[in-house]
Amino acid sequence: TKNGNAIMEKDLLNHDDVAAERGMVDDLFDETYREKEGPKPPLRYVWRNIILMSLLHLGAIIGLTLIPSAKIQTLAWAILCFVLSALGITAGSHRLWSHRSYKATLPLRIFLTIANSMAFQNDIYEWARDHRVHHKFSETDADPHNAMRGFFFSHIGWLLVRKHPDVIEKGQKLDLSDLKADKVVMFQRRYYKPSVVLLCFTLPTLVPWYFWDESIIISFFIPAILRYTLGLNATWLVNSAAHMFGNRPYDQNINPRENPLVSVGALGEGFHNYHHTFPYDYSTSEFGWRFNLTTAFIDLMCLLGLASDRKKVSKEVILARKMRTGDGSHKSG
Ligand code: ST9
Ligand code: ZN
Ligand code: ZN
Repeated sequence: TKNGNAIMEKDLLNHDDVAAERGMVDDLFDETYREKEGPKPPLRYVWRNIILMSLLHLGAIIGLTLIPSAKIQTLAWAILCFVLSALGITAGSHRLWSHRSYKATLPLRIFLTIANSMAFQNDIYEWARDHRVHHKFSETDADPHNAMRGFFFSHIGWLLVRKHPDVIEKGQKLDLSDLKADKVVMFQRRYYKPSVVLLCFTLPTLVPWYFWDESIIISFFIPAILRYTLGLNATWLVNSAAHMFGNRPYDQNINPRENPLVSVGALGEGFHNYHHTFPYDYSTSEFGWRFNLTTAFIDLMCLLGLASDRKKVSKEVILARKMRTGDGSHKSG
């Protein structure tokens, strides 16, 4: 219909405006891309990662069994480390650096980079590069954690094998000039290993041991190992569960889903049907602070003058999109 076209145009216009404002478009889905035909290359296992990830998860189980013997301050510290490191991913490498959905001042970027090293999920540059190909070539061989390859692959398996060549081929064509121009991002990349040793493992261990005489074993296995492992799995659930389980009120033609449970663990990152439909929205959801600590954090930073230029999709564009491509589930929710 004529009306339908007008709404669609507005929708597209919004995409272009926001893209121009952010200075990048390489996180938008490429409708024209077609996966290569023919046999898939064989899996090449990376045994070092398989062994280290197994040991890490064994360590996390040890951490779990130690919880009853831990001091209450140690548990509170572990939760604080979880939230801080999670914000380094959600507000940092995800919403700021991968999607440019808001602007951050130098002090905030330094804070987010410290929090990001504490989360140890690859440096910001690599994380954002992989994440932009994930959006642009979503659920094809060029998507690093292609959910078409199943729950295990999209959750952790993709970190245990060599990348599909299409990921690297397509990734090399991305515009990453904004990341290269950010001195904080490049500084973290240069000193990534020592920053992780210090911030992900050493600092979380030493604080309880030094300040309230916690045993060094408990200090290591709960705030460092268990907290790190839970942060990884909360993040990975966005790639696995939130690409498989939940409604699709914004676009039923894509696999990413609205998964409130994942949002709780991932500080607001489980509204994944919305996020893949409108990747430049700083809130990654239509509903503000609901299950979304990250949005509350970014809003607070704006209030303090440390952040600005939050990109938000208007209610009418969202509604038009729901009517045009949604699964209708928003009416019952
Ligand atoms: C981790 C990351 O866990 C988790 C990310 C999750 C993303 C989630 C997204 C969901 C939305 C947001 C939700 C947030 C929720 C947060 C909640 C928090 C509670 N483009 O990689 P290499 C090139 S990390 C262009 O070695 P291999 C490039 O030249 C966990 N080029 O490939 C590169 O060299 P360099 C800890 C690319 O050999 C070269 O290829 N970390 C691209 O196939 C070699 O790259 C680990 O466990 C690209 N996309 O190895 C480490 N990619 O980098 C795991 C590569 O120098 N990683 N190139 O430029 C590895 O060991 C390896 O990457 C590998 C693949 C074995 C997996
Ligand atoms: Zn996704
Ligand atoms: Zn994203």
